[in-house]
Amino acid sequence: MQSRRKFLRGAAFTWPAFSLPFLSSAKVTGTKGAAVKPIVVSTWDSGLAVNAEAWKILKGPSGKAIDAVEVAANSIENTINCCVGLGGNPDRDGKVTLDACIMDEKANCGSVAFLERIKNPISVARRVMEKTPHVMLVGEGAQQFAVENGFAKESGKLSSDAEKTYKEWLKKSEYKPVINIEQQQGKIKKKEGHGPFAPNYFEDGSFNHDTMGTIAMDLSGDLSGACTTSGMGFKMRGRVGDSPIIGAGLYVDNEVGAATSSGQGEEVIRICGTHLVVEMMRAGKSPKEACKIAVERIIKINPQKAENFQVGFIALNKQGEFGAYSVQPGFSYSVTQADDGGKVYMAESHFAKK
Ligand code: SD4
Repeated sequence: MQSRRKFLRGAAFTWPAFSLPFLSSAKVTGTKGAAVKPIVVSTWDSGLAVNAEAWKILKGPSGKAIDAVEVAANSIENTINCCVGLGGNPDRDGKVTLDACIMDEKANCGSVAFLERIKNPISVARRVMEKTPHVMLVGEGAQQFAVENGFAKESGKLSSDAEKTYKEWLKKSEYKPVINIEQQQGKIKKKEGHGPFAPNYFEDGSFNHDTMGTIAMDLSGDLSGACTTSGMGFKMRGRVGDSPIIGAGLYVDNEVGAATSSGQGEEVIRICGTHLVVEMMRAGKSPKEACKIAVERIIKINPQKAENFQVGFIALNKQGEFGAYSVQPGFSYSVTQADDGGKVYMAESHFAKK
C-alpha cells in the first residue's frame, strides 16, 4: 500500500522543482508580527487536504479551533490510506485498532485508544471530552461508549489495500511475542526486513507511519489540537502509541502554544514529547527550537537506535509562529493561513539524508 504522503509527493514531484510553490525550506518558522490568525498546521504533506477542511471553519468569523481540528481529522479518517482510520493497516492479528485524542483551549481533553470498528475515533474522543468525567476510554469500553453515542459499528473488514499489505506481511512474519521488543527494534536495519513486531519501515522503504496531527488557532486566538491514527502497521495486538496520549502525541496550552507528533510513538511517550515542546515554548524557545530540543532528547537516550526510526514534531505558538523538527529527513508539514491552498514545508532534521 502506498502511503498518502508518498502518493502526494509523487504527484508534486512531477512538477519542475523551481515551480513548486508549496515546498519550501523549513527555515521559515512563522511570520512574526504579521496577522497570522487563523492558522492551521498539520503533519505531512497530506496535511494540506485536512487543513483545507479546517480552513472552511477557521475562516468564518466565529469559527472555533476545536471544531476545525475535529473536521480536519474526520476528513482523513474517512479516506482509505495506510495509517489513519478503518482503511489503515491492521495489527498482527489482522484487526485495525485506532487511537485518537483531542484537546481544546481550556485544557479539556478526550482520548480513545485500541478502538475497533468505529469510523471516526476523533469524534468519539471529543464526546469523551464533553460528555464524561474522564479523559481516556480504551478498547471495548470505548467502542461501547461510541455505539451508545450513535456511532455505527462497522463491519471490521479490512480495506482491500490493507488486506493485500497484511497478506504480504504474513508471508515473512512469524507470530511470536518477543521479549524486549524495544531493544530488538533498534537493531533492525532498513534492508533486513522486519521481525515479528511492527516494522520501522514498509517493504518499499517508507516509514511505517503517517499519523495526522493537526493544531490550529482561530480568529479569537484560541488554540486546539487533534491527533488520529491507526498506529504502526502490524503492531502487537493491544499496542497503543503516542497519538492518543495527552502530552505525548498532542498537547495544547492556550497561554503558550500547541504541538503534535508523528513517528515511532514509543520514543515520543518516553519523553512526554509534545508536553516538552510546549514547555520549551513557554520558556521562550521558538516552535522550531522547541521541537528540536524534544528530538534531541529522544536521540540522546540511544543515538544508535535513533538512526533507524523517525519522529517528527510540529508546533504553533500563541503568536502564530510555527515550526517543526524531526529525527530523520523527510518529515513534511502543511500550513494554511489564507484561502490560498496552504503550503508544505520540509522540517529540518537531526540526521542528514543517508
Ligand atoms: C504511533 N505515532 O502509533 C504513531 C505512529 C504513526 O501513523 O505516526 N502512525 O506510534
